[in-house]
Amino acid sequence: MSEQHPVNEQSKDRSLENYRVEPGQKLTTDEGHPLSNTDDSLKAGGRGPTLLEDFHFQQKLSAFDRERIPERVVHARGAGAHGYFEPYESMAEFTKAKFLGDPAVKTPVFVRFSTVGGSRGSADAVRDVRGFSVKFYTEDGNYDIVGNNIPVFFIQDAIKFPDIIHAVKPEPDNEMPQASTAHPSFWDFISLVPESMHMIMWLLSDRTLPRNFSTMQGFGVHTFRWVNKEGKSRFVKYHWKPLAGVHSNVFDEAQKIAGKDPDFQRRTLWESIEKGNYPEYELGVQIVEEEDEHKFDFDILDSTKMIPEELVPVRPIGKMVLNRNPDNFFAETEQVAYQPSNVVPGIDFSDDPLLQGRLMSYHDTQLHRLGSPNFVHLPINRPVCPFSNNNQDGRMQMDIKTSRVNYSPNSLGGNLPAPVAPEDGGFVTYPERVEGHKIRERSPSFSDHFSQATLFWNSLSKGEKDRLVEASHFELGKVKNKEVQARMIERFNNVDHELAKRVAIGLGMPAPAAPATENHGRSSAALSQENTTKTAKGRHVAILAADGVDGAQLATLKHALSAMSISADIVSKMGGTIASADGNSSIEVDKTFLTTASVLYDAVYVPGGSQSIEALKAHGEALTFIHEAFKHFKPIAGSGEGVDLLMQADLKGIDAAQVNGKMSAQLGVIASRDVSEMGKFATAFIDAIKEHRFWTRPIPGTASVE
Ligand code: HDE
Repeated sequence: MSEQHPVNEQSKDRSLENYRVEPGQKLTTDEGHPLSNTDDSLKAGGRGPTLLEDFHFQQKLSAFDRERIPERVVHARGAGAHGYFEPYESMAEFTKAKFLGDPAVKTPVFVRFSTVGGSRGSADAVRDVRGFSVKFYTEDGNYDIVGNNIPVFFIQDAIKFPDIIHAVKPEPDNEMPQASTAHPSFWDFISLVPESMHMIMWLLSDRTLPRNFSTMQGFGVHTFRWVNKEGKSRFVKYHWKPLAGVHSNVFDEAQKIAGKDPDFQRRTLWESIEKGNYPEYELGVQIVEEEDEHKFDFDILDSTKMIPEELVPVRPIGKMVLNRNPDNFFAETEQVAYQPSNVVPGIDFSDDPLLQGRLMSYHDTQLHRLGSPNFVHLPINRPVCPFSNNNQDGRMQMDIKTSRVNYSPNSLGGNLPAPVAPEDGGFVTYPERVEGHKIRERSPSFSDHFSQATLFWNSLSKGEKDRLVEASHFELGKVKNKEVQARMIERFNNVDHELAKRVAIGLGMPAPAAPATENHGRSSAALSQENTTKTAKGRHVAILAADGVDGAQLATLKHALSAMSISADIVSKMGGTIASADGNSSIEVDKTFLTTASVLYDAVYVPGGSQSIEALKAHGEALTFIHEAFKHFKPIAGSGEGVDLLMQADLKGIDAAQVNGKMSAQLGVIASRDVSEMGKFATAFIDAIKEHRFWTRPIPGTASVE
């Protein structure tokens, strides 16, 4: 079926093929003049001035001078990948969108993940919301879901967007701080805009520290509309769920990653695709019948609210697989232009005032950023279906339209291109009935700013709550203005009294005497990351070793890891190779303690071999590596003499006596001196890796201010 279908998984790749350019055999100017020298400019004598007639110099320099285009005003830092989307079953009952109607059709996609606040060159791992943009190249044109990894937003009306972004971006006098919300102007704004409180709870939670792009959810945020063939409309919300589970860094770790490898998330995305370990996400929808629009105690047009999954379950409808890296960052990832207004027949908008504003802003920003309405001609933005209209000219027009007719209606050109009748698939806006007075006002149904913030707080585990409180101490601790801090404590008191007290204690501020509102006590399991899928696939393990490592233990473990699609690096003091204890193998070192760090791995393993362990013990970095992994709640394993190194690291809460017996697994530390059952040991380690983190470890944190 898909072979005959006008669009299949390869359609976009094939369309890009027309534009790919290999390095040529001969060096030429852009106009093809062969060049004999590109290293010396044309001068009047060896020491004389450069001559104006040096056309090659002029072209080379002026092309270079114009290499940069304006970075995106938000979401400037991003990484992209190609892939495909396939529906599990036909959604034709709900929408006439063709790409959702046939499970045999794989629709090509291009995805861009991003941070929001930082500049194009900022670090990946910072505390920030992540963008999650998907362009589906369908047979009816491009469909863009331009979402985030958080299901709600700071503000209710798009007219406030410049304000929130001015507040979040570096302050205008000194352009500080970069890629951080921890500064006075952001919290000043937030403290004055109570509708932001729900999003703030998410912002302070682990959600803004995703471990990787492959371990975060995505959300369409707004309520959209699906319309079926009969013209029946329903409301929908989009959810992307990563098959690798939803996992985050801890803040200390994120800060270190930002320095050790500012490209960490971009690199991991790239490398996992190169390794064939493709990030996968399930697309789910919450469908609300038109007649149920008003049955909730919030307004579904209000983007500061989500629909709890307990009220409307998320129905999985398909899967997206990211399986190809771009060929060229600028041509694809930088020039891709997402627009929430890109919809296909069968999909329409709701009246959410935030969405309505976005329908204008994205097109406008692409005109500015890419410089011409012809940005749609760029290879990455071109649809895979034919496109034709009477738009003409403009900067960088790429098509040579051969007709003398460029207006409609016309008789000289056979009235082409001809409008497509609705019954033949032409887009028709859903004929929603609207009436009202022209007013600058917000609907009273948008006025409850705290109930869902409380729902979020109630749904978190103890550890998640501790880390949220700690994040508030960091963020507000950077705000020296007491009035702003006090206003924020009041806001937290609207969410939960205990929370407000804990925030206040950490700031050294007076705690509110009584709750502003009683906590409603409701919670939603889907909001805690601890209830996520557990899988070890795609994780990255550091194996600490030196000369004299036990080659058999190492080989068994590596084999077991790779069978589960877990990759591993040998980390040692020096580069090159290390010799196994029996002298039979020479093992390649992947990274040294200098070129990598514990924060870049998901777990650590120390194989035995007394000489190797003695060398690692003498080397401070190996102990730091283990300490840090422990502090960041990561699985740690040691076999044979490897256990001695773990013991020297004196891991809090681990009972040494127990570890010295047969295999023990406490708080994610797997230790076995007995190496006769390496298979069992490997399974226990892999089970620990599935957990991702062991949050119950006694790591000193905000517990002290409870
Ligand atoms: Fe955006 N946003 N946004 N935004 N946004 C942009 O468009 C805007 C909002 C989101 O990977 C800009 O192409 C307004 C919500 C993502 O290329 C700009 C409002 C959500 C990306 C813009 C919002 C998003 C952007 C800057 C208030 C989640 C990156 C560059 C109504 C649902 C797209 C660009 C990419 C980018 C405007 C709010 C997600 C200026 C006016 C809510 C993922 O047009």
